[in-house]
Order: sequence, then structure tokens, then C-alpha cells
Amino acid sequence: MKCLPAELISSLQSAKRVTVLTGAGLSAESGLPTFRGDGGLWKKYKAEDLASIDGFLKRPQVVWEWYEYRRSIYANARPNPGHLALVELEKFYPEFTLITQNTDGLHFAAGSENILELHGNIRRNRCHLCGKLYPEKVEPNGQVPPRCGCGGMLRPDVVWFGEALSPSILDAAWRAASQSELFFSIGTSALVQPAASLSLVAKRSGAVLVEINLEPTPLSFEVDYFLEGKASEWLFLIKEALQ
Ligand code: BJW
Ligand code: ZN
Repeated sequence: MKCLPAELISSLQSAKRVTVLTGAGLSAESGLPTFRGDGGLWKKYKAEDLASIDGFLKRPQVVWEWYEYRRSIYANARPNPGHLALVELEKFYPEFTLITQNTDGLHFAAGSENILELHGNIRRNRCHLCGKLYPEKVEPNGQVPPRCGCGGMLRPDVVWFGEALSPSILDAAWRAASQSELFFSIGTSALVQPAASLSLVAKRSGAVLVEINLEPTPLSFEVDYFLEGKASEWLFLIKEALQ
């Protein structure tokens, strides 16, 4: 049976500024495949072949169809108890920032409010050439990928390898990490930068660092508490400790 360490419970109860970083493992419990590891999305492909501008320009149809496939899975996905517990945490703490690498929008669907989507959102598209944003679902217009009015190919409005994250979102995430007393890294392999560095920024600024994952990651050696197991189960205990 899982049990939170007593010292962590007292940190949970006394903290005022809390930041959480989530990754694909949190949404795995909503039925969405992760990127790496068992059942990872990338099994047949290298991540960089699909989620990079070079991959897109080389195989635009394959990349577009892969995203359309993922959108079809995401359309039926619902927030799981892990997402919902984070909504409760946000109500408890005066300063709470939820930084997510996930592009599935499930934190919004759950009702979290102060969310920073580091890697964009898969539901939106934008033009590869002129940058015009297409927030709504794009209907097929005879070409794959569909074309913008300017003739450019549409692509998902996400951050691919080699692309810069939104400076304002990254700044806000950096600030939240460096100002937090308690920082959680949940359901992420902690391999992809700059997201992975946020945990270390928090630690260097004095935060208590907690990781929740099914298995150890490169971050596990740096954390104050490694909680091994499913995100939803640990988040349930964390929520209970605050009631
Ligand atoms: C559970 C669970 C359960 C399962 N409960 N746990 C420094 C050093 C080396 C390289 C770099 C560096 N800085 C930058 C780079 C390059 C690169 C990078 O990091 N490469 C590394 C892989 C080596 N980074 C970039 O290119 C970034 N851009 C950048 O730095 O730009 C610089 C620049 C500046 C100025 C001008 C131009 C450029 C961009 C990174 C973008 C990542 N994009 C993706 C795709 C998003 C779109 C989409 O959705 O398709 O983001 S890749 C993919 O990885 C996706 C994810 O958000 C991201 C992280 O994955 P995540 O969430 O960690 O998932 P998994 O699958 O890896 O792990 C799941 C975990 O959950 C596992 O650990 C499981 O055990 C666990 N788990 N079930 C708890 N129930
Ligand atoms: Zn355009």
C-alpha cells in the first residue's frame, strides 16, 4: 500500500507556492499512448522523424496523417483522476502553476486554470508559410496536408524538435519554477529540453522536488522524493493529505 512520507505531508501542508510539470504519463491513464518506453507512440519511428520540421518537409503526408490519427484518439479522451486531483490542488494553493508538455488539452478539459502549454496544442493548426492560426478543426480540402489561402501547408500548432518554445510561456514557466517552494515532475521521462531543466531550476532555487513516475528517470537522482507508481494514485493521496 502506498503511503506519503510524513515530511512530505508537512511540506504539502505548509507550502504556498507550488508548481507542477506534467508529461505524457499523466494522460496515459486517459488511454493516450506515451512517446517513449513500452507502448510509446514512437515505436516504429524516431521521434525526430515525425515531430520535426525536417521530418514534416520530407514526409508531410505521413506527419499530417499521424497527427490526424492522434487527434482522433484525443477527441474521445477524458481527463482522468490524476488531472482532476490537480484541479483540487490548484484550489488549495494561493500560487499554483501547471506547466504541461502535453498537447492534448486534457488539463483544460479537467478545469485547471493557470496552465502553461509548453509544446502547444494539437487541436490547433497553423500555416507553415505565413503563420496564420487555424484554431478550429480543418476540413480536408483535397490536399494532404490541407493548404492555407496563401498556398502554404498546414501543420499542427505544436513545438517540434529544433523549434523554439514560445518565449513568454517559457519565461512564465521559468519564473514559476524558480519561485516555487514545492515542485512536482509527473509522468515525464525528463529527457526533452528545456522542459526537463525546469525541475532543476526549482531545486536550485530551494524548492522541495518531487517526482512521480512508473520508473526512475535521469531526474530521479536529483529529487527529494521519488514516488514510484501511477500518477493518479499518488495524486489521490496528495489531495487527501490536504483535506
Ligand atoms: C507514467 C505513467 C503513469 C507512463 N503514471 N508515470 C539540451 C541538450 C540536448 C538536447 C537539447 C538540449 N536543448 C534542446 C535540445 C534539443 C531537443 C531535446 O530536448 N532533445 C532531447 C530528446 C535530447 N529539444 C528541442 O528541440 C526543443 N526546442 C529547443 O530547445 O529549441 C531551441 C531553439 C531556440 C531558438 C531557436 C530555435 C530553437 C523542443 C522540444 C519539443 C518537443 N516536442 C514534442 C512533440 C510535441 C508535439 C506533439 O504532441 O506531437 O513534445 S516531442 C515529445 O516529447 C512531446 C512531449 O511533450 C515531450 C516529452 O515527452 P514526455 O511527456 O516526457 O513523454 P515520454 O513518453 O517521454 O515519457 C512518459 C513518462 O511517463 C515515462 O517516464 C513513463 O515511465 C511515465 N508514465 N505512465 C506515472 N500512469
Ligand atoms: Zn498561409
